[in-house]
Amino acid sequence: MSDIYSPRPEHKFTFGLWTVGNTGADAFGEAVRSHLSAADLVYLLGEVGAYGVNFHDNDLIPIDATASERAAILKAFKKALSDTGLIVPMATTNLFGNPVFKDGAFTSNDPKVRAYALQKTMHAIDLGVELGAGVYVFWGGREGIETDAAKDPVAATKRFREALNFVCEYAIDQGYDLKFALEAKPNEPRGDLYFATTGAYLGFIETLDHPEMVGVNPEMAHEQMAGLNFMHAVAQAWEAGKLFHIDLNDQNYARFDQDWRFGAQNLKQAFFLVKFLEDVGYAGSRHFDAHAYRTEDHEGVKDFARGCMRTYLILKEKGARFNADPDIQTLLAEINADDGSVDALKGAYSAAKAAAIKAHAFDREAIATRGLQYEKLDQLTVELLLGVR
Ligand code: GLT
Ligand code: MN
Ligand code: MN
Repeated sequence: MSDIYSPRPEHKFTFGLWTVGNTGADAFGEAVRSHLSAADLVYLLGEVGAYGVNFHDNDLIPIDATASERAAILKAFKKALSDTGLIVPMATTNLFGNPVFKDGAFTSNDPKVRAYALQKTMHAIDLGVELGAGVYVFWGGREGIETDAAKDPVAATKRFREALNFVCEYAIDQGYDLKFALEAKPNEPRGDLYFATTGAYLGFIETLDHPEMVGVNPEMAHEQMAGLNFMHAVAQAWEAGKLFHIDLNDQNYARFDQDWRFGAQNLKQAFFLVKFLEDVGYAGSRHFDAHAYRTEDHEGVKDFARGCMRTYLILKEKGARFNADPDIQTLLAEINADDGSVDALKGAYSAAKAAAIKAHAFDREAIATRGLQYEKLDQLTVELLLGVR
């Protein structure tokens, strides 16, 4: 049965093969769900109403596949895409799973590893573009350290820059219409990862040869692991024109990378995030980089995927309610009221304006004693979210 919270293609909900394909294996236990082929996962995503599917090179083609195995997998995958109507908006490289990357890929101390990482990435870019990807993600899962005795962080930064510049030139040379999106994480699987936050990447991007080709892919749980407000990271990326992609999920703060169903834990933060994306008109994929609880079978995986999308759409509707709620909007208008008395003091610097600001007589006490009514506003928000207004 479909209702207003049912996913439609225009919502741009996507999942990685590694998300619905997650078998539940963790550091302490074995797989609890059987492995499904890439084609089977596309049919599963078609059944739950997703719009797109993303992959790492080796989610689709195993690292040691023969040419004929590769051809058979690709044929089945392409058939599943055309049977379901799903598209591939994003692709990425697995530069973390194989032992060769145990000390990083682009930041490895070993030049052979760095060159191999470039080779693997160029092949993976070719594969992604062949299947239609317009965004290419880099998550540097092993780009970090356990001990700072081992690696020079300045050298690591320079190596990472050289690699990014290389792949940008490669994409230009091939005539690919491709953008790159960098995904930060503070730690796990390394003790510390370089470029720990989205903000760190936003600074780094401006040092590249082609900054216009490179943006970010912020992940909710990754900023939460660092104790940060995810929506603020997303807002800074958006304001800089760098929000090329987004990984939605959830988790408890200050824990390991839990990658839970969107909205499973921090509903109020999820609400402000969805409201932000919808209010500004973010037009990219809403990618759920999460997986089902380890307790689930394949039906539970579908429940997980449906839940991510449904919660997003419920929160989107709550955002529209917030924007239309007369009490909330009246309060916001009062909070933001401006009597125009300091209009002459606003705006860009001029020597005259600096002098006028220095000379102005501010009634500091009157300004400071005004109550801002944020308690009332927040309670109205909570009541709206709890469904009583
Ligand atoms: C891995 C990681 C994710 C990244 C994926 C892309 S792989 O699952 O935990 O956050 O987005 O490389
Ligand atoms: Mn994660
Ligand atoms: Mn992610």
